[in-house]
Amino acid sequence: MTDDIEVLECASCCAGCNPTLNDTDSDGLNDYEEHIDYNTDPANQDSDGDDLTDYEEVMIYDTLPNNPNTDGDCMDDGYEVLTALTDPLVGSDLIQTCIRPTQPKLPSFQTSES
Ligand SMILES: [Ca+2]
Ligand SMILES: [Ca+2]
Ligand SMILES: [Ca+2]
Ligand SMILES: [Ca+2]
Repeated sequence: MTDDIEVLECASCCAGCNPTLNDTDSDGLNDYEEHIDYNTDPANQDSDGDDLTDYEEVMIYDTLPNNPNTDGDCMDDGYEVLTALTDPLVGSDLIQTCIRPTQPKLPSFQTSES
């Protein structure tokens, strides 16, 4: 009932939105929720780049959709959920084995692609 109003509000406030779509990036969170409620990118399914979609983070794992490492240990949320199978909300004991200086990811770094 209020969807039309929400879409209009969002279309006027976020650059990446497609005003004809409720959910520009099709991740399951509508543009209004992403822009207003979660402060995520309505045009990017994975705003923080941790391999979990914004929807998965908000609705399934309860992690932060705009923080790639919710619990602040050494593993990104997606890595914990998909690979390490640890709790992305609880700093892992594994932090003992992977202490490393915090540094920004190299923006242009790519593993070998053929
Ligand atoms: Ca969305
Ligand atoms: Ca994410
Ligand atoms: Ca996250
Ligand atoms: Ca983590």
